[in-house]
Amino acid sequence: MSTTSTTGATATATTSTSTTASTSQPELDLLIVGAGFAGLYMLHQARARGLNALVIEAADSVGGTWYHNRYPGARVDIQSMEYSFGFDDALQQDWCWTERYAAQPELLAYANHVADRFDLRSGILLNTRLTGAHWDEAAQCWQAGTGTGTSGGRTWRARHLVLATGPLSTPSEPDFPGLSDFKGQVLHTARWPKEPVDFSGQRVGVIGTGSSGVQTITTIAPQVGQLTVFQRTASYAVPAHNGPLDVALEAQVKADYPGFRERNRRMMGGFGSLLPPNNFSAFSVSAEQRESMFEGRWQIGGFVLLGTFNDLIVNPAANELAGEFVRNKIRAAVHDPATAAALCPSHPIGCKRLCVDTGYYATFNRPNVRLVDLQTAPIERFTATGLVAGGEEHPLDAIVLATGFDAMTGTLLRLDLRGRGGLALQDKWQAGPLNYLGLCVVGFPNLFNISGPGATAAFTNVIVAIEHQVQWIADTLRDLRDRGVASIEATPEAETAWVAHVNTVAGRTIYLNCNSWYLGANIPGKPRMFMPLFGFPAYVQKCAEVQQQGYPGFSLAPLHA
Ligand code: NA7
Repeated sequence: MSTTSTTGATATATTSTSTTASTSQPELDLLIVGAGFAGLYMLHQARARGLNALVIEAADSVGGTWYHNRYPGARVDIQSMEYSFGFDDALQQDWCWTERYAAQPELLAYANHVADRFDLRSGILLNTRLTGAHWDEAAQCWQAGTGTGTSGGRTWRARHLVLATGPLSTPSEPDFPGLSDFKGQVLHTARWPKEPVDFSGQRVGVIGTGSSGVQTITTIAPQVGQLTVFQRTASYAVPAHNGPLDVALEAQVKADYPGFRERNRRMMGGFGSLLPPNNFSAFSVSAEQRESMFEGRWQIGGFVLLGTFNDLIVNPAANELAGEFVRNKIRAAVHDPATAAALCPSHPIGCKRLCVDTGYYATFNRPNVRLVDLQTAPIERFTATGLVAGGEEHPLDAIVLATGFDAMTGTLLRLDLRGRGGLALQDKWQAGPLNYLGLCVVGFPNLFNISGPGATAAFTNVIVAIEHQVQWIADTLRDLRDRGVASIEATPEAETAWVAHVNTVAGRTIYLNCNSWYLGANIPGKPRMFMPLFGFPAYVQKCAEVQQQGYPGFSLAPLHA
């Protein structure tokens, strides 16, 4: 086999541009795609088990989400003390967050710190974009690379392929008529330039009012000349009450960080043990008590509002009470009644992920900020100097697309992934992303997906979810190696049952009652299938059982003779 040492990654990685005899041993135990938190930790855990692993990353640095999403005001919506790795006590003791909710630069610095602290850079090839991977049945390994197939490029052969490409990594750029005619600047929140963007004095339009739009709008409003917000669906935003990290809280958490992590892992979303949800119904208290309890949690800030009662996400009538509480907050915050009415969402609260904000609604009281409701004035076309919505021309110098992502499947479906018998993932997932345990796909042996469809990442503190899945994958790979198993593949029965389970769980909630990215509803033509699983602890238990019971739902095959 002809191999040459890679540049950059010095560890055990080797590359080949020639076609390799398919029966020879693969040079890698696993190839990991993506150097965000999932890829970094996967490499660390693989090494800890003596597995020969390489990470390839398309960007020129590590950090994933926090590398790309550097738009103004980008900030995490889970508290910093929780949104961090718990696998290494020295790391969590040493690292000091500066704010209750960390901003993007600090999160990116943290990812870099992790890469340095655990000597991960030696196993990462940057500026290396995977284009495809094909399962080689004879050799029971993946042939993956930057030009798999005919175009020649770098190729790796790996027993296992771990996709750590992130659920929110392919931006959605809607096909607005005439956008290419626009002569001003067009920016997407998820592909923000590294250099600061100076909007002073400019007429800026923001399209999209999800988390990225809300944070961008709030941050740039004081800097721009005129800000026009184009809103298709109004968002629920709850206050972050962000500020410098409370040193007393930090000391309290650090006095027993492992215990804190453990308590969080037992929460439905893997976070929030500092103020757990109440275990009684919104209808079990008087209207006055209800208001006061909502208010108490509103004052604390963040996602805890949805834990005021135990039926807010399972009972539409209870949910409506919480929704109306927030709408009243919007009406109180926004001076112009017509603007306030347009900002009031009508879908169930929490059905789309809540935005955690700092003064979002009050931003619309600024004289330089205007809301355009696309429900009544849809975008018709862009022009060289702005856009036309509802028959009115809006002159603009710059446009910010805060239009979200082709979530959970978009990145994988843009790759040339081919499993057993040349099965293309695009064909396999034509009607939706079938999977088992949110980790594996029938027809694609030895392929593991982190934070993908069928897993809990979208409803969980994603770092907690990543740690769990990575540890499960690493333990599984070690087990398989020790038992002489060369390939693992989900069974069709297990896959069908898992997808049904994910949808059954969602069906008990209000999550099917709006057009969210959880359903694929934000992308025209995308199959509507509820993708994430709700409930972290039950998922952890199920994955543990599968491991302990010798992998029911999977077929295992020894190395071919
Ligand atoms: P989101 O939450 O998907 O928000 C995207 C926003 O862009 C949302 O308001 C969309 O309206 C709007 N959008 C999308 N396409 C269009 C078109 N064609 N026209 C007008 N408006 C459009 O993405 P974010 O980046 O804000 O946040 C993603 C996740 O990151 C978030 O859930 C957190 O987990 C962090 P819609 O609601 O679809 O009507």
